[in-house]
Amino acid sequence: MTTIFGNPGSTELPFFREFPDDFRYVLGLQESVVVGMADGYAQATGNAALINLHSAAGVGHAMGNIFTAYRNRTPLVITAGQQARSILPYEPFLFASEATKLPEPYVKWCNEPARAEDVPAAIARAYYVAMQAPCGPTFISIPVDDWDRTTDRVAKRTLSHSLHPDPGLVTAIGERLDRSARPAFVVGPGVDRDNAWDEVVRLAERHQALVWVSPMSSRCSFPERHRLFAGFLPAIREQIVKCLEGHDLILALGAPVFTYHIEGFGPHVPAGAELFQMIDDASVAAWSPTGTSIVCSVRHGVDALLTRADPPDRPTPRGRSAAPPVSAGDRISMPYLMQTLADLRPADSIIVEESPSSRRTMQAYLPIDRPNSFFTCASGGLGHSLPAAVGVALAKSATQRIIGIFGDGSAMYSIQALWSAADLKLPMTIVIVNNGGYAALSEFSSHFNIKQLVGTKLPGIDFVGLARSLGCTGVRVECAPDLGPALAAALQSPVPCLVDVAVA
Ligand SMILES: Cc1ncc(C[n+]2csc(CCOP(=O)(O)OP(=O)(O)O)c2C)c(N)n1
Repeated sequence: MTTIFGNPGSTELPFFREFPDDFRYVLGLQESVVVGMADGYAQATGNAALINLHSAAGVGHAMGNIFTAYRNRTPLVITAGQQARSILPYEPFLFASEATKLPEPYVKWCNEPARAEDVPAAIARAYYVAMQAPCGPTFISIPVDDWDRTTDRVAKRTLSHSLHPDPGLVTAIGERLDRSARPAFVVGPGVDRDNAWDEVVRLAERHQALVWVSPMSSRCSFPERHRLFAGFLPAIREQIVKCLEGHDLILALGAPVFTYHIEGFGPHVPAGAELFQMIDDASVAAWSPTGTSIVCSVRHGVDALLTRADPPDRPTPRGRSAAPPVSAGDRISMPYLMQTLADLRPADSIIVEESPSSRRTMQAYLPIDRPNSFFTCASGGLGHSLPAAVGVALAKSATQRIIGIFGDGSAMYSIQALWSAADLKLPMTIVIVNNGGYAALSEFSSHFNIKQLVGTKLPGIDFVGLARSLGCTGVRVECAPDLGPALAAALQSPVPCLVDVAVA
């Protein structure tokens, strides 16, 4: 870890003394931006990212995105400054009274070492824990005077993280899959995280299994134009059962069973269907309400299933049909925006999204068909994906175009990330889906039978002005004929370029 994402204060300054030449410091102007950028960077590089925050106040600002990193299973090593040990009894300015308790529920391990001499080993341990499956954030509180103490060097070590499946259970699933009349797979973010994309495609093709995406998946784990791709499961129990009806076997790969958004009742899977789950997260496996779970890396689990002989022939089921093309019209409709982006974007571009009410339209009109090319937040906590896009761009923009798609509401939770994008001179394209409010909440209000919503309109935000003031370029588009040229130019921009799209 040689890139440090941070926002410094007095208790972190000694950290910069003799700052090594082979490290770089990436400044975020608010701590949720710092953690969001580190999350995107860690996911894009496949390695833990290092963070430095300012005492309790900085960790407090960061908590929303620490929660999201925990749900995203993103490996992060978060350090935070603490006041000097000798004045801790006197409740000094900018200290943290319960430094490790503050982030505790949403980090895998947290520690304030008892002695300065123990800090390096604690950072090493935090790294290994963050990288062990399921990955996640870890936290170390470091008193300010510790940086000036002499310690022993921490030995370089090798740790194996591979989780192999139980062979007996692989045989049981394999035999059951071979006997199944109509299998379905449910793929979650664990497939993409484990680089098991090609193996899952091969397994689905071999078994003629329809493939659904698990509710609220934060990554894309199956090519969305594949003939076996069935679509996206909603986060509602009854509707999931309906989607999966007719299947006698459901194999969930790298997916919780299931992530719900609203209360539901009745069975979790259709009557007569048997559920199997392969997941690297023992605690998620433990709360699955039904079926057989194998705790393993998805890659190893699927590899093991692929070593079996071919199953008997089955008829090919029909996946989802492509969405019908839409025409331009005058004002810009959401389908037209997504369709235009799909037409213009480079094939190997990466999408980072946080635009709640347009997600379904995006899923229909902007299919993703490559691994490691879609990121969103698993937690539902807004304010993650704009800085995460900057982190992904920091890792990948030398070879791939990063395109952010953010609702006007979502973008405002961590808009300072635009400054970091400009400061880092990242060639990226930021699309604001601007409907002037919190549309997702209006849609949701019918569920709770609320006629009139308050606090959901956001008129008058000048996104182009905001972008320019933070060092980016920007353009606003209000009519459909202007959309294509504006997006085409933004997709070529050598610096971060924001396109504020007024959608109908
Ligand atoms: C941190 C946080 N605060 C509040 C919410 C509740 N919330 C869910 S969707 C939404 C609206 C987001 O607005 P926008 O990004 O413009 O997307 P739209 O709903 O208009 O599609 C809000 C406020 C949340 N999910 N996370």
